[in-house]
Amino acid sequence: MRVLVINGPNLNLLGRREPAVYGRRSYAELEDYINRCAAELGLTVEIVQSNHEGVLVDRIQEAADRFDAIVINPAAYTHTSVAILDALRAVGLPAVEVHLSEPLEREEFRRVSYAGLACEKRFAGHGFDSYRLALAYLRGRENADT
Ligand code: CA2
Repeated sequence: MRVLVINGPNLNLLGRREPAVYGRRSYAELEDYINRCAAELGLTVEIVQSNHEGVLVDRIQEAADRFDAIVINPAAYTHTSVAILDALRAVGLPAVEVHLSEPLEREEFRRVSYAGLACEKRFAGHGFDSYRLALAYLRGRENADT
């Protein structure tokens, strides 16, 4: 199973600011963690990060033929982007929404998730582990299908 992991704006700053919310580990460490989890689960992953909404939409569209599932942390675009929602719906791949923090326990404006409307599962508030839980969910889902 090939999984595209998509990370949205400012996640490249991980470890440099707001450690109380997002932890002290860097974005490179997040990538290493995701790659290790994928290897343990027997999944093939590609990880992309962009600060640009249109680039994220392009990556989702291109995933249609190359991947079997998407794990997405749209970051701030979670709460604003109908374009990302539409792209996820258009490709129709199984998608899982992840967040390092739990947006539902933060400011009111983080309570809406547009991308979440196109995702079949959500893991939030577990730090890096949210990504492992998402990959394990997709692995389990694949087993259930076969
Ligand atoms: O908890 C998450 O994963 C979020 O998707 C992170 C987004 C936030 O807008 C969402 O509501 C929840 C923000 C990512 C910004 O990451 C930073 C990392 C270090 C320093 C500053 C920002």
